[in-house]
Amino acid sequence: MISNWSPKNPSAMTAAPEAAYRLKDRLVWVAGHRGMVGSALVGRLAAEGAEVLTVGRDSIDLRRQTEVEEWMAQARPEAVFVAAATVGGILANVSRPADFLYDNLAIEANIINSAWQTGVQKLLFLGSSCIYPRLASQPMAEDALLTGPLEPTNEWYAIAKIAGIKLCQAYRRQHGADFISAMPTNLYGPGDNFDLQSSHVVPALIRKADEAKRGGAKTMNVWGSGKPRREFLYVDDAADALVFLMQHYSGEDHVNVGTGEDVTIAELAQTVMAVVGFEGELVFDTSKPDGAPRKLMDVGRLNALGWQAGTSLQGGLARAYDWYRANIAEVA
Ligand code: GFB
Repeated sequence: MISNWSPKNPSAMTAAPEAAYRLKDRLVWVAGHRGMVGSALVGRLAAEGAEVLTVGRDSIDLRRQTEVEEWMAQARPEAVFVAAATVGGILANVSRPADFLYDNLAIEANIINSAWQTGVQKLLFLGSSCIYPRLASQPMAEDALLTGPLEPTNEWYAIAKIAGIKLCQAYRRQHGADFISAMPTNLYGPGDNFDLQSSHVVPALIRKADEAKRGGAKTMNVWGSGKPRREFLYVDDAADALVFLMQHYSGEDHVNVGTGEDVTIAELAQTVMAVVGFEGELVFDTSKPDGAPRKLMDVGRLNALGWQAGTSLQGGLARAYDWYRANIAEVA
């Protein structure tokens, strides 16, 4: 399956069939199970026959080292997905740099160290495409990491996520821990955050288009110039890829997770309008930041391992919109 793949550091990679890690009947902790990715992972792992372990915020604060250590020592998961994080869209990142840096450093450091202490067999850490330099050549391959300055709107989050990759590498080198990292592109889908101030672009546009349609508006507001390009992956596809990597990948290098295709924000807005059925005009609010000009993942490594995204943007947006309408009382 990966015979035609030639990693730059072959010793860091173990070939797929021999490395396969079975999840069936395994006790697997999804840290961050209430989040969009975490809840998709819970469903995907159940289908795999894993025994899924979760713990709520009311029981432990993942930023508190002792709480995490005590819970891990008692719960004893065999495998861990680190999907817990303080996340948000471009404005949330700009407005709350301390939360995005401190919370994420603390959460990942506590979970990764406790996983090593308690002998977790395998751990997958989730990062983000914003770890790459703002002007990285496109599409962005894994080896673009730390080759240039970061995008200022999300450097706090990016620094924390880069530290998470390095933690996994360090525990692998020093302790032989089978800890891996996956870097998903911009995700969307059921369970997303639809709050207009803190959300990412997809849920924001779904909500705005729906409210414009129902309110009989003639226009819909879009932040920035509409020119930045973004790649979007449906969350169930992301969960499927993460489970695939847990089963088939064991290596020091992080792996990009995406579709390998991107659109401009203006094109995304048009597609959302078509899905929602709103026929007005787009108005671009250039007082809001554009952020990175482009963030397209090179997904060659993941494809060569044997995984490809299956959901089209239009199809994923339709499902996300259905979920939004069904849950509007709670999320809007
Ligand atoms: O999804 P988003 O907030 O985050 O914004 P990033 C993507 C693009 O959509 C930006 C534009 O160019 C926004 O200006 N946009 C247009 C909007 N209308 C809207 C709107 O109503 N709401 C929002 N939120 N954006 C994030 C990082 O960057 O990506 C995080 O800040 C993380 O750290 C995440 O990495 C995946 O793609 O710019």
